Amino acid sequence: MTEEVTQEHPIAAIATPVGEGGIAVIRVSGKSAIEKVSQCFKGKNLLEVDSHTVHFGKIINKKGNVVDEVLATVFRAPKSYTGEDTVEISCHGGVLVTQAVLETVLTQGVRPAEPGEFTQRAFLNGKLELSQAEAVADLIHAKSIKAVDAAHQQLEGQLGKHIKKFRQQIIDATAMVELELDFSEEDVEFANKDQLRELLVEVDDEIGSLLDTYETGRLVKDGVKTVFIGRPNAGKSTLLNTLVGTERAIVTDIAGTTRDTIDADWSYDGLLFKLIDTAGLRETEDVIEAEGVKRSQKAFEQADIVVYLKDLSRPIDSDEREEIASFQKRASKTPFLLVGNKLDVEQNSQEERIHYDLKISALDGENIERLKKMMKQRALENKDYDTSSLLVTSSRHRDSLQKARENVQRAIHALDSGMTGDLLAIDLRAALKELGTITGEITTEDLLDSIFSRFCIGK
Ligand SMILES: Nc1nc2c(ncn2[C@@H]2O[C@H](COP(=O)(O)OP(=O)(O)OP(=O)(O)O)[C@@H](O)[C@H]2O)c(=O)[nH]1
Ligand SMILES: [Mg+2]
Repeated sequence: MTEEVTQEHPIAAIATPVGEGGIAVIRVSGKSAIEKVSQCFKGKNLLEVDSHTVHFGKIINKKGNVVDEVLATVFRAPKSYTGEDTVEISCHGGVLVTQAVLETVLTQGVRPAEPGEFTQRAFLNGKLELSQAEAVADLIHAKSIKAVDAAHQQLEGQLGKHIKKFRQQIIDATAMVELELDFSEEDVEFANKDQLRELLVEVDDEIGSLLDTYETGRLVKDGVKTVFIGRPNAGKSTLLNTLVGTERAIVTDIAGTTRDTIDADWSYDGLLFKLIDTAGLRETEDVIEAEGVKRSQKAFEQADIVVYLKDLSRPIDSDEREEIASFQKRASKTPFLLVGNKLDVEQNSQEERIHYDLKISALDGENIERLKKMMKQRALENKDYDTSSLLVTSSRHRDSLQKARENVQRAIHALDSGMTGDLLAIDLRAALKELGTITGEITTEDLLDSIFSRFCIGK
């Protein structure tokens, strides 16, 4: 690592959320961070204190006034989050006080940090791999316990370990190919063709297994988009309200009450569901309602699971029968639950000859617990992973893994069709490059910008 990269211009930002609280933390990092803070800190000389020690003192502005009483924690490079000299100033957690402390630090020739700049420096200084840096953002944005678990796995470097293993296997394979290249003048066949093939097939399988976790990983990280669909008055809004425990959506006995889609976040058993209530499906002359029905259909297309509610107090008509059949037909693409509602006032549903996954009463809560379980099972298609499983949660990682795998498969194909070693080597090098972008051995400025701009300021 070069001197220039490890010791950057000092930056500062408020690291805690803006608002009133007991304490707020201002983080300052960079080459002369300790010196800059010490210039506006009255207390012990921070330049002389040991690393990882905390000191009481006062922040004094240029006019000589006390801005706040604070605690300054000093971390010396390279043993800090960023790998640079860092001071964390804990001040009183008022919005104005915190801002004033930050501004005082900035007057010492420190510049405000960009979003994610501390973590970016940690990455550039080799404290974190790129996938670990991304996990920091995932952890901060996590909206469910399962998402926290998945981010922790990645932050601990589990994904990086797998990628390193794949890279080593491919490097070994490349070495075998290159050995053959050296002898190619003499027209030697691959002495170890079977061994090489075995190795490549193994990598292909292992990348495949990791890729298989993405579908679950995505749902765990982003939440399960669950769309309630059905005829007007079936009780979709009532069900949404029952699940989230508040009167989120308006409920009336007038058919066509919900005009627009309504979203609500709801967690169950550590998993986040993004519930979407829709306008009841029907032909309508009403322009607003018709637009609502269009939006229902659009919501359906983006759904991870669909819950179709059928009102059990009314007889089914042929249109609704067709509608249900068409949803069932697409169930292999979008998991689907057919739920009968208003079990408390059910009318002869046996005669309908319809197989319901479950019958509930959204109004009085009957069978709601069973519905919750079923929603989770259907969403994860019974592939529940425990907290220690590594899940691929990012589409960026998924794309790179997929491309790496395609290159490995191309190499296997090249080997099988007797192509020369130099062609194989091209595929293997391309696979290595793709894997390198996940952990950050290979990066571009655009890639780093797009990753770190997702961070909050101060992280
Ligand atoms: N008896 C009974 N009534 C219910 C039940 N669930 C909902 N209702 C009633 O059915 C009526 C319609 O409920 P909503 O939740 O507004 O129905 P919706 O499907 O959202 O209707 P739209 O928004 O018009 O598409 C209301 O009067 C509810 O109180 C239930 O389980 N049992
Ligand atoms: Mg409604």
